[in-house]
Amino acid sequence: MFTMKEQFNKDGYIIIKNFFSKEEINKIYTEARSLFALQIERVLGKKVDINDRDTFEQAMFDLFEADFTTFVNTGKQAQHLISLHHLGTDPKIINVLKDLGYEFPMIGVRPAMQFNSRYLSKGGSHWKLGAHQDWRTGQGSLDSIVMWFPMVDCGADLGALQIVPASHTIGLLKADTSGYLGSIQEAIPEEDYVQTQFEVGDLLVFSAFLVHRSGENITKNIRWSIQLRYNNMAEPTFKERGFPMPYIYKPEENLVTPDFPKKEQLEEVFA
Ligand SMILES: O=C(O)CCC(=O)C(=O)O
Repeated sequence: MFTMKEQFNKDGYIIIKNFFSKEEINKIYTEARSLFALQIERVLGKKVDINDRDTFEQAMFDLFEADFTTFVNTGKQAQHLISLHHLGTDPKIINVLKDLGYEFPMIGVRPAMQFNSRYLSKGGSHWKLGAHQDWRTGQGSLDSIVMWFPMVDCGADLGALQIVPASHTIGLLKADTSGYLGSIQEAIPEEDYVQTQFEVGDLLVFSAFLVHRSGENITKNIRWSIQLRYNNMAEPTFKERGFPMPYIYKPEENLVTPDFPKKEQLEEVFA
């Protein structure tokens, strides 16, 4: 019987069933949908029931078509949900990192939420990521860890992640350099991929060197998922490299809404 760490070191990943309660995941999922519902109401002029899955998701597609900028901005705002960030610092998660050998766990980059569907894509393929290793974007400690979990039950049909077991020790593979979309150029045999499968609450933990890719969401539904990333600040090569932080986070140079706000609007807010 392997310990969690032995299993992880051997395979480069572990899946922990029922790691989160369904309620804690549903809280984030509800907030994310509620956020989109606010803009669906403003842009499309209709209230949608976020729990009526197909109708709500059709309204997401309609918002995407009707006002792409608002859709993208809402998607970006969803990355900042307090519930999402709260989960990312949950002691349960820190304990997993410690169990896997982290001496000094730290957040590698802000938590990420994805809503993958071909209907939320402008003809491109960015709704689906090709084979890659996350380390190429994070460039953190050699023991960098990624946590991936869906907010809906998710198997092959909804495009759950496909991973290549034990690929975390084959080195950093050549990839084109277009950030998140950068795909590994070396051929990986199809039969090496393992299709993962989740119920809400299950957690996939993997090495940032593990080769993985999006599955194929063949349904009309959105695959809602979350990714959390961590570094071990005590890992010697990360320390030695001076803790590089390759993610760029910066403000817009110009006012997004020109001539806003008017003095009277501020007076009203603070009346
Ligand atoms: O969720 C996906 O489809 C891809 C996510 C992924 O591979 C990543 O974030 O590194």
